[in-house]
Amino acid sequence: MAQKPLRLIIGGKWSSTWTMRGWLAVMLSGLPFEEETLFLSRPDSKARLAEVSPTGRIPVLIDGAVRITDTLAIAEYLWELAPHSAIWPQDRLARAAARMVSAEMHAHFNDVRAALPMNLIKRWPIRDGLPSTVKLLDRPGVRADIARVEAVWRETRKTWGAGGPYLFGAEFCFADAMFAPMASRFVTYSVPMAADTADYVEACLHHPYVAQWRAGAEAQADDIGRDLVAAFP
Ligand SMILES: N[C@@H](CCC(=O)N[C@@H](CS)C(=O)NCC(=O)O)C(=O)O
Repeated sequence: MAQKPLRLIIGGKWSSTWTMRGWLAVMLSGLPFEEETLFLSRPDSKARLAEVSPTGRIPVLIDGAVRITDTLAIAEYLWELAPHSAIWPQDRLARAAARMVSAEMHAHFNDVRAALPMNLIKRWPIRDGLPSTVKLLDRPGVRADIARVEAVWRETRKTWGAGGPYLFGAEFCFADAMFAPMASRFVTYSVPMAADTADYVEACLHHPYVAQWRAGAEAQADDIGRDLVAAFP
């Protein structure tokens, strides 16, 4: 009997950072899957979440009777199913470094997350310094988080990135997926960037899988209404 394909529960593509990472993990695994959208701001969202997710959070990966929550756990589960996929680098030390920066992204950077929520549809353009994002960037901890993100990208690319535009070189891996929502914030909020940061942000956001997710966000915005989607979170 044919095995059922994996199912991934995701949120709204314009704003759901964790489900974007989970979706990128499944794409990187190369395994067939079906995606199912659960918008988080509808009257029945909490009830639907409780039905599908033991933690009340998404993404959730469903593999038959198995339910995996948490993006890092999902990436590791998929890696065990598809150990030769692009989820992690094949080199052991590179893989350790990729896991390390992914875990840092997973656990840290709360100030920048709170001040600059991801919204793939919204643009905060700056011309001649106006309008200003200074009030957002000057919130406690935000500039320090941004500096640390830039340092992680720079150091990782210096050590592992020769031969391609991504953190670990020519192949986009789950570490890049973990940072893709952060890269999008840098664009949305016109964060001032060094040239090497801007190059990485450009490469990350134009990777075909990231571009595909962003196209999905654009399509949802057209469906739901661009003004509505740009207004939140
Ligand atoms: N640590 C979790 C975080 C998951 C998470 O916070 N997901 C958000 C959506 S991006 C969520 O489900 N929020 C529930 C809600 O807003 O009600 C992971 O890595 O997957």
